[in-house]
Amino acid sequence: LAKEQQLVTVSCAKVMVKFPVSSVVLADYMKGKHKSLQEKVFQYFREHPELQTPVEISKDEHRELTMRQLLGLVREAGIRPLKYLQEDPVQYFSLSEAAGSIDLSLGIKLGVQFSLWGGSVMNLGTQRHRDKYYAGIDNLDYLGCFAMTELHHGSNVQGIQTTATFDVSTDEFVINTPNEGATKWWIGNAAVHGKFATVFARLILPSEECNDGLDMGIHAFIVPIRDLDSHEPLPGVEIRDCGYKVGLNGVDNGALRFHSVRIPRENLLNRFGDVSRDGQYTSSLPTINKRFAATLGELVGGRVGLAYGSVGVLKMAVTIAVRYSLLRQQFGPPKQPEISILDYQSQQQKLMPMLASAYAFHFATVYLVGKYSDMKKSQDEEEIADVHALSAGLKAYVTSYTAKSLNTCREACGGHGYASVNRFGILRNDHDIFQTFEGDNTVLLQQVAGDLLKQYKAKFQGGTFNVTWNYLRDMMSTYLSEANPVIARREGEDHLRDPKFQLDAFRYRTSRLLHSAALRLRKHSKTLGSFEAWNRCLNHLLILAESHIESVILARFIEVVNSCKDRNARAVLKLLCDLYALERIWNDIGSYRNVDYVAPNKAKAILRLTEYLSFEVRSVARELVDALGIPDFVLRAPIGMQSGQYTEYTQFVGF
Ligand code: HXD
Repeated sequence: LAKEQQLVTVSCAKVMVKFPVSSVVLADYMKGKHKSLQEKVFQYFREHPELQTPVEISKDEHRELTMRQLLGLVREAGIRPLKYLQEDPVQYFSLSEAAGSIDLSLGIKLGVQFSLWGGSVMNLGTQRHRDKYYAGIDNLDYLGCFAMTELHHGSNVQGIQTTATFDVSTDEFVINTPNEGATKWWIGNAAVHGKFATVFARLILPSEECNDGLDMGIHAFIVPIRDLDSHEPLPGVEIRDCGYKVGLNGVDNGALRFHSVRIPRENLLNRFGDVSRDGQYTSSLPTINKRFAATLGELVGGRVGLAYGSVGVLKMAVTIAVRYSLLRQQFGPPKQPEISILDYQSQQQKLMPMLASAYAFHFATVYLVGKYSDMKKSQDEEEIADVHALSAGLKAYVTSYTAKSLNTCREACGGHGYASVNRFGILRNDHDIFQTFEGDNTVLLQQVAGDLLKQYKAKFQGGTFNVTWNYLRDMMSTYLSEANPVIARREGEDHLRDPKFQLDAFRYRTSRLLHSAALRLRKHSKTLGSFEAWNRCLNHLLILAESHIESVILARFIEVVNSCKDRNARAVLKLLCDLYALERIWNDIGSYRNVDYVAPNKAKAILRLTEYLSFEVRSVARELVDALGIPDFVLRAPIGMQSGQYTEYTQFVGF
């Protein structure tokens, strides 16, 4: 009750400074060593206003501008994406976030060129490929594509139908698109700029037993698609344009069909499987499935980048929405000045947990990028599996959250949020596909669920959990022990803000979902078979995966709070962390209530405290968005400028 009174009495007043936090200290803590490279990118664009993407731009102009932006970064600003990707991935991802803040089309074009095309050559090929292609990829002479997806097969990569048949008489592979459905589709860089493509195809070897040859499974091949000098499509390569998209129109997605295109044998990216001059297949990996997993496993960098980049978008959106909500005054007590819309509880509820989430996701994806970087060095199998599941889960969870938040921000900023110049529409359209490409979110969450179940099963057979999953080790004994009726009723602020209570609650939920999913799957498999049983439990499995990812994010956030040395910054981070945790618990309060993990009085206390913490975060909202560190000329939304002035807005729309 005391809290409620406090809320009522101060809700309209100027808020007291309870958290004297410096946004500079906070920004430093957030960015760490990423800062200088991002500043270099920003500096380049600050000096080149002609490279700024305008709000109104045609598809063709946008494609050319994005290309010029990328060329400028690499050839004028001296940015070396491929070098960073190979030698210091942490730098690479921070570069990609900065490029994406300039224009998401630029971030994705950069990703296609370096993560996908460059990454496939470097990681799936061997030294001869690196020797031949590194310089051209690095300096953008060799612009390239990543041709995996087909018209009829996206997520089901094993179903793709393009073939690469070895012709022993000429020592070549013959690349073929056997039917319309096997046309490579959505291929970035294909419609206009690409010279090469990494083409994923079934490797077919001639065989005496079988007329159609032996299908060795999916392999990757370097296929030149345009002449290096004339830029004309090469013989047998048919290129079409995928046309105008909902967003990301600066990226030239195209379709590719191959009509018996011949490439030398050495163009097979042969790290995981090779073909000798006389047509013999060799591989260090014993089965098609293992080779396939190893091949796709090398591509996890794309997901890591998308998770990280999506947080960048969330930061921009929440910055604009918070600044506008501080600026905009609307209604107020009788005969008194109007109040900021951020002083309304409803606006706080929309934006403050989102601000807390932006911080939570920032730390979680920084952690992921660090793990990815370590994994690249160690090549440790356990670490590889861990990064794989974590990147799938974070990519899915964060991009879905950001996509929803972009809508919420637009709505929270009323009519002005609808002006294109204020960015929400552009960001929403550009970011929307993050939920689908590089692994559809619904498919990725199933991989996380599958991984959890695998480890759960292994546990009963005496196995151990991966590092990130470690908490599940204690699951049976701690989290699933009967919900404690005394704890279920505890509602004091100290208790609700105790990280132990919060983590226990998250982990209890995950453990329960995991345990019950395993039981249900076992039961249904007996009658339906495993495929149908999985489908019968699908929604349950998706929630399980999300719940697990939420736990991982919270655990990371708690660690970050504890290791922050600056007392004021730590207090604010703790506030954000508590808000993140309690809002998530409240979002699924029904599940906690159903099993009496939380009694009615406690549920109510969680809601009240969530509202109160949102109110407290509001008092430092300006500092918190400033600390996200996005310069005005990058943000470019007149309603979201750091100065908090409207004036520029009217100029922008031509008054
Ligand atoms: C971020 C890298 C550093 C991620 C790039 C992912 C781009 C995916 C696009 C792809 O699915 C379709 C295309 O354009 O080739």
